[in-house]
Amino acid sequence: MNDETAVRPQHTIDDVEIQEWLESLDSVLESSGPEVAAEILERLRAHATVNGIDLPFSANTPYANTIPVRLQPLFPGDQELERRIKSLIRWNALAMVVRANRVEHNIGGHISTYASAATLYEVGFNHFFRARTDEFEGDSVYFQGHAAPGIYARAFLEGRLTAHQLENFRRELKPGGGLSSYPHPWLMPDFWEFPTVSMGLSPLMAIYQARFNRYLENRGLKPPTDAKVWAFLGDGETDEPESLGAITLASREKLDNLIFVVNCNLQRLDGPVRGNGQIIQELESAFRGAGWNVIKVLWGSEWDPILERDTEGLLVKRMGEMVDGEYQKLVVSSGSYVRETFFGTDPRLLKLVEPLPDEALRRLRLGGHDPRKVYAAYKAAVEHQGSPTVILARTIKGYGLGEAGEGKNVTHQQKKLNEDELREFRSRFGIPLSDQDCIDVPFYRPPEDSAEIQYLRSRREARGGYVPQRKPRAKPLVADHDELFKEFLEGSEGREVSTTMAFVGMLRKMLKDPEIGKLIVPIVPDEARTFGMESLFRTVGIYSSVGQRYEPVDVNTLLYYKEARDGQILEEGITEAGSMASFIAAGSAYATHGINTIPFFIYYSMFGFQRIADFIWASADMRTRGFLLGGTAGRTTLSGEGLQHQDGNSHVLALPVPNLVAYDPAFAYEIAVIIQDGVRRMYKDGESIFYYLTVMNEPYAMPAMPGDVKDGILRGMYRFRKAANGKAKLRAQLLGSGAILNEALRAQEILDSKYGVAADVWSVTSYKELYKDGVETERWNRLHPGEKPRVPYVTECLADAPGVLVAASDYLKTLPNMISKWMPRHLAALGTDGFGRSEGRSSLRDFFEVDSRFIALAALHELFADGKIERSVLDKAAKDLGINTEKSNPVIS
Ligand SMILES: Cc1ncc(C[n+]2csc(CCOP(=O)(O)OP(=O)(O)O)c2C)c(N)n1
Ligand SMILES: [Mg+2]
Repeated sequence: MNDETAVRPQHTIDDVEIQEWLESLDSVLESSGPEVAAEILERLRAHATVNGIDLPFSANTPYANTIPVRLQPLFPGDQELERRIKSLIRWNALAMVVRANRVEHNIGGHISTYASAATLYEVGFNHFFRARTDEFEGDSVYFQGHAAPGIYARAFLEGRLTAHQLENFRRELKPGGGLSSYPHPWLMPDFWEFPTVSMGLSPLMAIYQARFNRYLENRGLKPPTDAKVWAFLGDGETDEPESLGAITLASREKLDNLIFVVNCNLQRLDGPVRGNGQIIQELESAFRGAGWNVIKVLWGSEWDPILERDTEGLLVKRMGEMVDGEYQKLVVSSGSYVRETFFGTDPRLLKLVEPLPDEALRRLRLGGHDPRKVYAAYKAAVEHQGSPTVILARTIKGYGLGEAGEGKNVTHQQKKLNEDELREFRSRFGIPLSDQDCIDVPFYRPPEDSAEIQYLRSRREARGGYVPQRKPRAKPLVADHDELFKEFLEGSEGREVSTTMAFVGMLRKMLKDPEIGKLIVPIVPDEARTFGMESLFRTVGIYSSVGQRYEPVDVNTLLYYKEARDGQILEEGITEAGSMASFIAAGSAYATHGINTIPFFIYYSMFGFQRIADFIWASADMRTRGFLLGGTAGRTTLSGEGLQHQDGNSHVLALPVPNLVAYDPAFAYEIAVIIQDGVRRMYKDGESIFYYLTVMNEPYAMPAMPGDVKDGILRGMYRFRKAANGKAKLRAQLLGSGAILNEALRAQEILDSKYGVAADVWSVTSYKELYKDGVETERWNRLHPGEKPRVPYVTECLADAPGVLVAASDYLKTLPNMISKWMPRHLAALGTDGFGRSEGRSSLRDFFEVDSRFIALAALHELFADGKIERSVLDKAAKDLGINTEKSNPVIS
C-alpha cells in the first residue's frame, strides 16, 4: 500500500448515489433524447480519463437487448398465422429427419439447428428476404447448412418441393430424385445458391459477396440497389478463423448491404460453445471493435415487464453475471430452479418475479424465439447505414424438442424421437394430427386454400417470389476471340519471356477487348509486382470504394499505384481466402447477377490449393466460372524460395475437384489456346467448369505454335518436336510439362548428339485431362463389352511412337505414373517429390533429378533395361553427365 492510498478515505459504492446518477441520465434521455445522453456519457468518460481514472476498455454493452422496448416497431404481420406456419415447418423439418432415419439407419440429418433458428428464418421469409426478379436483383441469403431441413420444409409448404422429395431427404439417388443433405448448388442447381456447410466459409464468402456487389455498382456493371446479403451462422461456427477473419474489411468498406445473423444457441456439436464464458459478449466485442453495428436480441417480450419493474438495473446486471454453461442449464430446468438460481441471488430480484408462477418463469422466451424482437432487429439492420450489421440472437438449441433434446448437449445429433416425444412436439406446436397418426410422422401440408398457405404465398409474392432459388440469367458471349489470341500463337521471336509474362500480356489484351474487356476481374493477393502486373495498376486501376484520397508516393512514375472507384483490379492484400471469395463472387455473378464477369485470380501457387482448398471445393460446388492461376509455380522453377514456397503439389491437389480443368502449360501459345477455349466453354457454352493454370517465372524464348496442335493442347498432350533422325535404331519418347519441357528438349539434343538416341518430345499440358480421359474410356469399355473398345487418348498418341518412355515434370511423379498404365511400354517418371530447397534452378533440378541430364540418363536406363544398350554405356553416361549416383534422395531428405 503506498502513502497516497493509505490516506485516501475508503469509500464504498452507495446505492443511493448510483440511483441519483441513473435518474439524472433517465431525465436527460427523456428531455433531450439519446444523442444528448450519449454525448454526456462520452464527455464524462473523457473527463474521467483526464482526471486519472483508468477506465477499463470494453467494447461490450450490458447483457440486454440492444433495441429497447420503446424503440421497438410494431410487428406488421399476422403473428398468430405466422406462428402456425412456423409450427408446420418445424413439424415437417423434423419429419424429414425422423422418417429418413427410420428407413435408413444412420442416414443422418439435423433437427436441433433449425429448431433453434426457425423464428430467425421465418421472420426473414415473411418480411425481409427479397427474391431475384427481372426488375430487382434480390437479396442473397446464406443459410446455415445444418438448417437445410427447415428450408426444404418451407419450400414444401410453398408447393416448390413435393412430399416425395422430402421423403427422399438425403436419398438423392432414389428414383424421382431426393434432396441433398446441405445446400449444394451442384446437386440442386435450381434451388441452392450458396454452399455453406463447411463451416466458416460462408461468413467470409458473404462479406466478399457484399463487397463484390458494390464493385459491380461502382464499375457501372449494375445499377446501385439496396439488395442485402444475409448470412446465417452458428455461434460455434464463429470459432472457425475464416468466420471473423474478414470482418474488418466489411466495416472498412462500409458494407451496410451485409447482415450477419448469428444463431446463439450457446451450443455446438459436443457441448457449450463457451461454457465458462459468454459467446454473445465475446462476439459483441469482436464485432463492435471491428466497427460493426451490433444488435443483441437476447430476451423475449415476456421479460419486458420484469425489466420495466427493475428500476435499479439489477436484473441486467444479473443477466450479465451468468456464464453460458449456467444459462444452458437454466433452459432445461424447472421454473422453481430458475427462480432459485437466477433470481435467488438477491431478494430484490426475487421480488421482481414474485407475481409470476413457476410455469411462467420457465416460459420466459429468449429473444431469438420472439418474432417481435427478431423483426425489430432485422428492421434496424436493413435500415442501418454506414456499416455492416451483426445480429446476435439468443436461442435454444433443439427448441421445442422437450425431453428429446431441448438444450441438451446431445441435441445436435438427435435424429429419432420416441412416440411420446413426437406427441408432445405435435401438441406443443398444434399440428392437427391424431395421437395415432403423428407417430408415423407424416408430412403435413394444409390445403391450398387454407389461411396458412394463402398467407405464406402472399408474403412471398410481396417479396418478389421464392427464396432460395438459383436462376442463371447471364446471356452467353457471342464473339470467338480468334483475333484477340492470334498474336500469342506466333511466339516471341527469340525474346525470353516467362509464361507469367505471356499470361499478363494476354490479360492486358483481354482487358481491352470490346466484349470481354469490362467483364474481366483481375484478382491478386498482394502479388501483382511478383507477376509483373503493375502496369495494369495504371491502365485499369485498383478498385477502391472511396477512390484515392492521397497522392501516391510514386505518382510521378509511369506505373503508379492508382486506386479508383471504378478500378478493375481487386487487389485484396495478403488474403488468399479473401481473394478466393472474390473469385467465387465474380465467377458466380452469371447466376447471382446475370453478369458474365470473368475472374482471373493469380496467386503464389503454393498458397492456393495447399491453403484454401476447401474454398476451391466450395467454388466447384457453386458452379463458379473463371481462371485460377498458380503463379511462381514449379518446385524447381521457383528458385531461391525454398521449402514453403516451391510448389510441386498443386496439380496433384487439383485432381480431386471434379469440374476443375487443370493445365501445366509450357509456352505462350498453349496458354492462349487454353484461355480462349476456356472462355468459350464457360461463357459461351455455359459449362459449369473452371480452370487452373500454373504459370512460371523462368524466362525463355516462346516458340510459335508448331502447326495445328490446339486439340492436343486441350486434350492434354501433343508431339512438340519430332526426332531429327527418325530412322535411328535407338528411340525414345520424352514427355515434358511446364518449364521442364525445355529440359526434355535439351535431353533430346544430348541423347541425339552423344548417344545416338533419337527422341521425340511431347508437351504434356495436363495429366489431369489425360487421366480423366483414361478412366472414362476404361469405364465405357467395361460397361459396353459388346462394342468396339475405345482407346485412351494417351494410348492413341503413343501407339506409333517408338522407343522408351520418360516423363518429367515439376510436380510429383504420381502425375505421369497415374497414366502410365495406358502407355504401350514401361514409363520412367521423374518429378519433384520432397521438400523444396533454397537454391538456384539448375541446382534444384539436379537435386530433384529432373534436369536434361537426368532425363537423358532415364532414357538410357530404359534402353539398358530393354537390352538395347550395354551397361558400360549407361555407367559412362552417368559419369559424363556429371551425375552423382550416390547423391541424397530428394524424396525424404
Ligand atoms: C469445417 C467444418 N467442421 C466441422 C463440421 C461438423 N459440424 C457440423 S455442425 C457442427 C456444430 C455446429 O455448431 P454451431 O455452429 O453452433 O451451429 P448450431 O447447430 O448450434 O446452430 C459441427 C462441428 C462442419 N460442418 N464444418
Ligand atoms: Mg450453436
